[in-house]
Amino acid sequence: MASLFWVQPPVHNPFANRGDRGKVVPPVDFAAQFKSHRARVEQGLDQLVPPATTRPRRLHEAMRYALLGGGKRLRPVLTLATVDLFGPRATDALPAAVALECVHTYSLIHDDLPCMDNDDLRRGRPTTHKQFDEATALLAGDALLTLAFQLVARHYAARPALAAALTQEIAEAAGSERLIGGQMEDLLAEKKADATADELDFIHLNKTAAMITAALVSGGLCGGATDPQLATLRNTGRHLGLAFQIVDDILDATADTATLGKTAGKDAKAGKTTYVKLHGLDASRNFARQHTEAAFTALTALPGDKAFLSALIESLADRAS
Ligand code: GRG
Repeated sequence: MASLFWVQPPVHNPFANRGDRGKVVPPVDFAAQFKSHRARVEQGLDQLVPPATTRPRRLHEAMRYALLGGGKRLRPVLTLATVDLFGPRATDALPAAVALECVHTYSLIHDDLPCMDNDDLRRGRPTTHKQFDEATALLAGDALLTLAFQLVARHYAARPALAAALTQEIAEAAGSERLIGGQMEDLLAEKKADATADELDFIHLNKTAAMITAALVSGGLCGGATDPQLATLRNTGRHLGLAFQIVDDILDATADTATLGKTAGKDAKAGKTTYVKLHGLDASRNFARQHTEAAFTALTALPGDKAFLSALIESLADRAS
Protein backbone atom coordinates (compact mmCIF):
# COMPACT_ATOMS: atom_id res chain seq x y z
CA MET A 1 0.00 0.00 0.00
CA ALA A 2 1.34 3.44 -0.87
CA SER A 3 0.60 5.72 2.05
CA LEU A 4 0.20 9.44 1.85
CA PHE A 5 3.20 10.09 4.08
CA TRP A 6 5.70 7.64 2.66
CA VAL A 7 5.99 4.71 0.27
CA GLN A 8 6.89 1.33 1.76
CA PRO A 9 5.89 -2.31 1.30
CA PRO A 10 2.87 -3.38 3.39
CA VAL A 11 3.06 -5.27 6.70
CA HIS A 12 0.56 -8.04 7.45
CA ASN A 13 -2.74 -6.47 8.45
CA PRO A 14 -5.32 -8.92 9.79
CA PHE A 15 -8.15 -6.50 8.99
CA ALA A 16 -7.24 -5.91 5.36
CA ASN A 17 -10.18 -6.77 3.12
CA ARG A 18 -12.24 -7.76 6.13
CA GLY A 19 -15.10 -5.95 7.80
CA ASP A 20 -16.87 -6.69 11.06
CA ARG A 21 -16.94 -10.36 12.09
CA GLY A 22 -14.42 -11.26 9.40
CA LYS A 23 -16.84 -10.61 6.54
CA VAL A 24 -14.91 -10.08 3.32
CA VAL A 25 -15.36 -6.55 1.94
CA PRO A 26 -13.74 -4.75 -1.01
CA PRO A 27 -10.18 -3.55 -0.29
CA VAL A 28 -10.12 -0.28 1.63
CA ASP A 29 -9.05 2.67 -0.51
CA PHE A 30 -6.75 3.93 2.19
CA ALA A 31 -5.32 6.88 0.27
CA ALA A 32 -8.76 8.23 -0.69
CA GLN A 33 -10.16 7.79 2.83
CA PHE A 34 -7.13 9.38 4.43
CA LYS A 35 -7.36 12.31 2.03
CA SER A 36 -11.02 12.77 2.81
CA HIS A 37 -10.47 12.69 6.61
CA ARG A 38 -7.52 15.05 6.26
CA ALA A 39 -9.53 17.47 4.13
CA ARG A 40 -12.21 17.55 6.84
CA VAL A 41 -9.54 18.27 9.45
CA GLU A 42 -8.00 21.07 7.35
CA GLN A 43 -11.40 22.64 6.87
CA GLY A 44 -12.18 22.29 10.59
CA LEU A 45 -8.87 23.91 11.54
CA ASP A 46 -9.44 26.76 9.14
CA GLN A 47 -12.97 27.40 10.37
CA LEU A 48 -12.59 26.84 14.12
CA VAL A 49 -9.40 28.84 14.68
CA PRO A 50 -9.83 32.65 14.73
CA PRO A 51 -9.00 34.34 11.39
CA ALA A 52 -5.53 35.86 11.01
CA THR A 53 -7.13 39.31 10.93
CA THR A 54 -8.39 38.90 14.52
CA ARG A 55 -6.80 41.35 16.96
CA PRO A 56 -3.98 40.98 17.96
CA ARG A 57 -3.23 40.12 14.40
CA ARG A 58 0.36 38.98 14.95
CA LEU A 59 -0.70 36.39 17.53
CA HIS A 60 -3.45 34.91 15.34
CA GLU A 61 -1.13 34.90 12.35
CA ALA A 62 1.41 32.91 14.36
CA MET A 63 -1.23 30.45 15.62
CA ARG A 64 -2.45 29.86 12.07
CA TYR A 65 1.10 29.70 10.69
CA ALA A 66 1.97 26.86 13.08
CA LEU A 67 -1.35 25.07 12.74
CA LEU A 68 -2.08 25.32 9.04
CA GLY A 69 1.43 24.73 7.73
CA GLY A 70 1.28 20.99 7.11
CA GLY A 71 1.72 18.03 9.42
CA LYS A 72 0.36 14.53 9.02
CA ARG A 73 -2.79 15.27 11.08
CA LEU A 74 -2.39 11.83 12.60
CA ARG A 75 -4.18 12.59 15.87
CA PRO A 76 -7.30 14.24 14.41
CA VAL A 77 -7.56 11.59 11.68
CA LEU A 78 -7.36 8.89 14.39
CA THR A 79 -10.26 10.60 16.18
CA LEU A 80 -12.38 10.71 13.01
CA ALA A 81 -11.52 7.12 12.08
CA THR A 82 -12.41 5.93 15.59
CA VAL A 83 -15.77 7.67 15.80
CA ASP A 84 -16.66 6.07 12.46
CA LEU A 85 -16.46 2.64 14.11
CA PHE A 86 -19.50 3.53 16.21
CA GLY A 87 -21.94 4.25 13.39
CA PRO A 88 -24.01 7.17 12.15
CA ARG A 89 -25.62 8.04 15.51
CA ALA A 90 -22.30 9.24 16.93
CA THR A 91 -21.75 12.91 17.85
CA ASP A 92 -19.61 14.94 15.41
CA ALA A 93 -16.01 14.41 16.51
CA LEU A 94 -14.50 17.17 14.35
CA PRO A 95 -14.28 19.86 17.09
CA ALA A 96 -12.57 17.33 19.39
CA ALA A 97 -10.22 16.34 16.55
CA VAL A 98 -9.34 20.01 15.94
CA ALA A 99 -8.81 20.53 19.68
CA LEU A 100 -6.32 17.64 19.74
CA GLU A 101 -4.39 19.09 16.79
CA CYS A 102 -4.29 22.46 18.61
CA VAL A 103 -2.75 20.82 21.69
CA HIS A 104 -0.30 18.84 19.56
CA THR A 105 0.75 21.94 17.59
CA TYR A 106 1.23 23.96 20.79
CA SER A 107 3.56 21.22 22.06
CA LEU A 108 5.57 21.34 18.82
CA ILE A 109 5.90 25.16 18.96
CA HIS A 110 7.14 25.03 22.54
CA ASP A 111 9.38 22.02 21.90
CA ASP A 112 11.14 23.94 19.11
CA LEU A 113 11.92 26.99 21.29
CA PRO A 114 15.58 27.77 22.06
CA CYS A 115 15.04 26.86 25.74
CA MET A 116 13.94 23.36 24.71
CA ASP A 117 15.00 21.65 21.47
CA ASN A 118 16.11 24.85 19.74
CA ASP A 119 15.05 23.83 16.26
CA ASP A 120 14.83 25.92 13.10
CA LEU A 121 12.71 23.62 10.97
CA ARG A 122 9.26 22.13 11.55
CA ARG A 123 6.83 20.68 9.02
CA GLY A 124 9.26 21.69 6.29
CA ARG A 125 9.18 25.40 7.20
CA PRO A 126 10.91 27.73 9.67
CA THR A 127 9.74 27.06 13.22
CA THR A 128 7.25 29.57 14.63
CA HIS A 129 9.85 31.43 16.73
CA LYS A 130 12.10 31.71 13.65
CA GLN A 131 9.26 33.00 11.48
CA PHE A 132 7.99 35.41 14.17
CA ASP A 133 9.95 35.73 17.43
CA GLU A 134 10.28 33.78 20.65
CA ALA A 135 7.70 35.69 22.66
CA THR A 136 5.11 35.46 19.88
CA ALA A 137 5.77 31.72 19.48
CA LEU A 138 5.38 31.17 23.22
CA LEU A 139 2.08 33.04 23.24
CA ALA A 140 0.83 31.28 20.09
CA GLY A 141 1.47 27.94 21.82
CA ASP A 142 -0.31 29.12 24.98
CA ALA A 143 -3.24 30.35 22.92
CA LEU A 144 -3.58 27.08 20.96
CA LEU A 145 -3.61 25.06 24.17
CA THR A 146 -6.30 27.29 25.63
CA LEU A 147 -8.29 27.31 22.39
CA ALA A 148 -8.49 23.51 22.51
CA PHE A 149 -10.58 23.64 25.69
CA GLN A 150 -12.62 26.59 24.44
CA LEU A 151 -13.57 24.49 21.37
CA VAL A 152 -14.59 21.49 23.46
CA ALA A 153 -16.65 23.63 25.85
CA ARG A 154 -18.32 25.51 23.01
CA HIS A 155 -19.07 22.68 20.59
CA TYR A 156 -20.23 20.07 23.10
CA ALA A 157 -22.23 22.44 25.34
CA ALA A 158 -25.44 20.62 24.43
CA ARG A 159 -23.88 17.34 25.65
CA PRO A 160 -22.43 18.30 29.07
CA ALA A 161 -21.38 14.75 30.03
CA LEU A 162 -19.50 14.38 26.73
CA ALA A 163 -17.93 17.85 27.13
CA ALA A 164 -16.73 16.92 30.62
CA ALA A 165 -15.36 13.54 29.49
CA LEU A 166 -13.50 15.07 26.52
CA THR A 167 -12.11 17.87 28.71
CA GLN A 168 -10.86 15.36 31.26
CA GLU A 169 -9.36 13.09 28.59
CA ILE A 170 -7.50 15.84 26.73
CA ALA A 171 -6.43 17.70 29.89
CA GLU A 172 -5.04 14.54 31.47
CA ALA A 173 -3.18 13.58 28.29
CA ALA A 174 -1.68 17.08 27.98
CA GLY A 175 -0.96 17.58 31.67
CA SER A 176 1.95 17.34 34.07
CA GLU A 177 1.75 13.57 34.47
CA ARG A 178 1.56 12.81 30.75
CA LEU A 179 2.67 15.09 27.82
CA ILE A 180 4.34 17.81 29.88
CA GLY A 181 5.72 15.25 32.36
CA GLY A 182 7.17 13.25 29.46
CA GLN A 183 8.76 16.39 28.06
CA MET A 184 10.22 17.24 31.51
CA GLU A 185 11.80 13.80 31.87
CA ASP A 186 13.07 14.06 28.30
CA LEU A 187 14.86 17.32 29.12
CA LEU A 188 16.27 15.80 32.33
CA ALA A 189 17.43 12.69 30.45
CA GLU A 190 19.33 14.83 27.95
CA LYS A 191 21.52 16.09 30.75
CA LYS A 192 22.61 12.54 31.65
CA ALA A 193 24.99 10.33 29.70
CA ASP A 194 22.41 7.55 29.38
CA ALA A 195 18.76 7.20 30.23
CA THR A 196 17.53 3.77 31.34
CA ALA A 197 15.00 1.71 29.38
CA ASP A 198 12.47 2.52 32.12
CA GLU A 199 13.05 6.27 31.76
CA LEU A 200 12.78 5.97 28.00
CA ASP A 201 9.44 4.14 28.32
CA PHE A 202 8.12 6.84 30.68
CA ILE A 203 9.14 9.56 28.21
CA HIS A 204 7.58 7.88 25.20
CA LEU A 205 4.42 6.67 26.91
CA ASN A 206 3.75 10.20 28.05
CA LYS A 207 5.30 12.50 25.48
CA THR A 208 4.03 10.53 22.50
CA ALA A 209 1.51 7.79 23.37
CA ALA A 210 -0.67 9.93 25.66
CA MET A 211 -1.89 12.27 22.91
CA ILE A 212 -2.32 9.42 20.42
CA THR A 213 -4.39 7.56 23.03
CA ALA A 214 -6.44 10.69 23.75
CA ALA A 215 -7.18 10.95 20.02
CA LEU A 216 -8.56 7.40 19.90
CA VAL A 217 -10.48 7.76 23.17
CA SER A 218 -11.98 11.11 22.09
CA GLY A 219 -13.35 9.37 18.99
CA GLY A 220 -14.74 6.65 21.22
CA LEU A 221 -16.35 9.17 23.58
CA CYS A 222 -18.07 10.92 20.65
CA GLY A 223 -19.23 7.50 19.46
CA GLY A 224 -20.70 6.58 22.85
CA ALA A 225 -18.15 3.80 23.52
CA THR A 226 -18.70 1.64 26.61
CA ASP A 227 -16.09 1.54 29.40
CA PRO A 228 -14.57 -1.74 28.12
CA GLN A 229 -14.39 -0.25 24.60
CA LEU A 230 -12.67 2.87 26.00
CA ALA A 231 -10.20 0.59 27.81
CA THR A 232 -9.53 -1.17 24.50
CA LEU A 233 -8.91 2.18 22.81
CA ARG A 234 -6.43 3.08 25.57
CA ASN A 235 -4.62 -0.20 25.06
CA THR A 236 -4.55 0.34 21.28
CA GLY A 237 -3.23 3.89 21.81
CA ARG A 238 -0.49 2.71 24.14
CA HIS A 239 0.84 0.22 21.58
CA LEU A 240 0.34 2.54 18.62
CA GLY A 241 2.04 5.41 20.48
CA LEU A 242 5.06 3.28 21.34
CA ALA A 243 5.29 1.93 17.77
CA PHE A 244 5.02 5.48 16.42
CA GLN A 245 7.80 6.76 18.68
CA ILE A 246 10.13 3.84 17.93
CA VAL A 247 9.59 4.48 14.21
CA ASP A 248 10.26 8.18 14.84
CA ASP A 249 13.59 7.26 16.49
CA ILE A 250 14.45 4.98 13.56
CA LEU A 251 13.64 7.73 11.06
CA ASP A 252 15.68 10.29 12.99
CA ALA A 253 18.65 7.93 12.61
CA THR A 254 18.05 6.88 9.01
CA ALA A 255 16.08 9.48 7.02
CA ASP A 256 17.21 12.88 5.75
CA THR A 257 15.99 16.33 6.76
CA ALA A 258 14.18 16.94 3.45
CA THR A 259 12.16 13.72 3.85
CA LEU A 260 11.31 14.41 7.48
CA GLY A 261 10.57 18.13 7.18
CA LYS A 262 12.43 18.56 10.47
CA THR A 263 16.12 18.31 11.35
CA ALA A 264 17.29 14.69 10.97
CA GLY A 265 19.98 13.05 13.13
CA LYS A 266 19.30 15.38 16.05
CA ASP A 267 19.02 12.58 18.62
CA ALA A 268 22.47 11.12 17.92
CA LYS A 269 24.03 14.58 17.72
CA ALA A 270 22.58 15.48 21.11
CA GLY A 271 23.76 12.13 22.52
CA LYS A 272 20.12 11.42 23.33
CA THR A 273 19.01 8.00 24.53
CA THR A 274 16.61 6.54 21.97
CA TYR A 275 15.36 3.04 21.15
CA VAL A 276 17.95 2.94 18.39
CA LYS A 277 20.79 3.89 20.75
CA LEU A 278 19.66 1.42 23.45
CA HIS A 279 18.68 -1.53 21.27
CA GLY A 280 20.04 -0.96 17.74
CA LEU A 281 18.13 -0.59 14.47
CA ASP A 282 17.04 -4.20 13.93
CA ALA A 283 15.72 -4.70 17.44
CA SER A 284 13.96 -1.33 17.24
CA ARG A 285 12.24 -2.39 14.01
CA ASN A 286 11.14 -5.60 15.76
CA PHE A 287 9.76 -3.64 18.73
CA ALA A 288 7.83 -1.38 16.38
CA ARG A 289 6.40 -4.42 14.62
CA GLN A 290 5.44 -6.09 17.92
CA HIS A 291 3.63 -2.99 19.17
CA THR A 292 1.87 -2.62 15.81
CA GLU A 293 0.66 -6.21 15.99
CA ALA A 294 -0.48 -5.69 19.59
CA ALA A 295 -2.46 -2.66 18.39
CA PHE A 296 -4.10 -4.84 15.68
CA THR A 297 -4.97 -7.46 18.30
CA ALA A 298 -6.53 -4.83 20.57
CA LEU A 299 -8.65 -3.55 17.66
CA THR A 300 -10.48 -6.88 17.35
CA ALA A 301 -12.50 -6.00 20.48
CA LEU A 302 -13.98 -2.89 18.86
CA PRO A 303 -17.17 -2.69 16.80
CA GLY A 304 -17.53 -1.61 13.18
CA ASP A 305 -15.30 -1.85 10.13
CA LYS A 306 -11.69 -1.60 11.24
CA ALA A 307 -10.19 -1.64 7.73
CA PHE A 308 -9.28 2.06 7.54
CA LEU A 309 -8.05 2.36 11.13
CA SER A 310 -5.90 -0.74 10.78
CA ALA A 311 -4.54 0.46 7.42
CA LEU A 312 -3.58 3.75 9.10
CA ILE A 313 -1.78 1.89 11.91
CA GLU A 314 -0.08 -0.31 9.32
CA SER A 315 1.11 2.68 7.30
CA LEU A 316 2.68 4.24 10.39
CA ALA A 317 4.71 1.08 11.04
CA ASP A 318 5.70 0.86 7.39
CA ARG A 319 7.50 4.21 7.54
CA ALA A 320 10.55 2.45 9.00
CA SER A 321 10.49 -0.84 7.04
C1 GRG B 1 6.53 21.27 24.98
C2 GRG B 1 4.86 20.22 26.56
C3 GRG B 1 5.77 20.10 25.43
C4 GRG B 1 5.85 18.91 24.82
C5 GRG B 1 6.61 18.68 23.61
C6 GRG B 1 5.66 17.05 20.80
C7 GRG B 1 6.78 17.11 21.74
C8 GRG B 1 6.48 17.24 23.22
C9 GRG B 1 8.02 17.08 21.29
C10 GRG B 1 8.39 17.00 19.86
C11 GRG B 1 9.48 16.03 19.68
C12 GRG B 1 9.02 14.60 19.63
C13 GRG B 1 9.89 13.63 18.94
C14 GRG B 1 7.92 14.24 20.21
C15 GRG B 1 7.39 12.89 20.20
C16 GRG B 1 6.07 12.92 19.54
C17 GRG B 1 6.21 13.19 18.10
C18 GRG B 1 6.88 12.19 17.25
C19 GRG B 1 5.75 14.32 17.64
C20 GRG B 1 5.71 14.67 16.22
O1 GRG B 1 4.44 14.24 15.77
P1 GRG B 1 4.12 14.05 14.25
O2 GRG B 1 5.21 13.26 13.62
O3 GRG B 1 4.20 15.56 13.75
O4 GRG B 1 2.73 13.51 14.13
P2 GRG B 1 3.32 16.30 12.63
O5 GRG B 1 4.14 17.52 12.28
O6 GRG B 1 3.16 15.38 11.46
O7 GRG B 1 2.03 16.65 13.26
